[in-house]
Amino acid sequence: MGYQFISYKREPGDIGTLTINRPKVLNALNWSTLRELDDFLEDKLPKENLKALIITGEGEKAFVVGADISEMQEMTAREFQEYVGFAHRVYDQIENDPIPSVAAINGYALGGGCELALACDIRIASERAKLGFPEVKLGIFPGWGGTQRITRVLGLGKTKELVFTGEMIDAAEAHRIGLVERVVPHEQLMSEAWKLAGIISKNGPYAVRLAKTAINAGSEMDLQKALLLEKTLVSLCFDTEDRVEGMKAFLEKREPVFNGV
Ligand code: CO8
Repeated sequence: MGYQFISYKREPGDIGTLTINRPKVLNALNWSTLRELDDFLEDKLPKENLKALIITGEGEKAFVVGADISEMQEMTAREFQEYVGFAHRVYDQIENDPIPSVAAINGYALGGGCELALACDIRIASERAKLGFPEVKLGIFPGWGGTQRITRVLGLGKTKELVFTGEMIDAAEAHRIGLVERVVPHEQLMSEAWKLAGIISKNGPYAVRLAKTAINAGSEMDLQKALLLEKTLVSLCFDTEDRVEGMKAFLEKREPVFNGV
């Protein structure tokens, strides 16, 4: 696709794998990488029949170690503001796209890298992964959605502990506190991520996408409005061929064949 810092592969089973590819600097996100991500997610990602998107980092050591510090330190305050806003836009695209996303965390996920994982729906980590928000050690704080997305996942106390200390935690601790959903042996990370995405991809795709919207949007509303949204969206599912097929297949004791309509 002509990108320098990202690559994409369509896997069997209607799953896509998007890889951040700057292993020499542990996949730090510079402007160019963010622009490539934006272009890819906005325009080039072939979404037809895509059932799940896995995001990972190239190499054995890192998922993404955050913003590119050498590039960031040269910025003016105005450039920095643009940089932050642009990253917000990229991460919002991942979070708001109805296609479910899985972060396969193959090593360090720090600062903006951990924030990228948090923009994904589900996080699966290698047992070698290390996660954290070291920004305060640089005189800034997590600003690519971090302070807001971590709080929504971990609550106020744990968020403040991680953000104020800037300390890294290992995969087991990340799992214990709910920062990642699964931890697997390093060598099995991608096969486990594909397996998880494969399970999702066998389900009714329209239902999965609407469920993502209901969960994400509903979590920002008061309960009564969220329940109304849920009722509206789940009722849309009822009018689909997939719903007819899913229920029929159950009663006929066979696997359903979903077409996403
Ligand atoms: N940016 C640029 N280069 C990096 C980064 C980075 N974030 N992290 C590592 N590198 C480079 C190193 O400089 C080194 O390059 P070189 O070989 O040319 O010296 C190479 O990657 C390998 O790194 P190390 O030699 O340091 O590898 P180690 O195994 O010794 O250490 C660590 C690995 C622990 C991950 C270490 O590299 C490290 O601490 N990195 C910095 C991590 C960090 O602070 N991340 C947060 C960045 S700030 C951020 O993400 C903010 C996002 C929001 C910004 C906007 C709102 C505020």
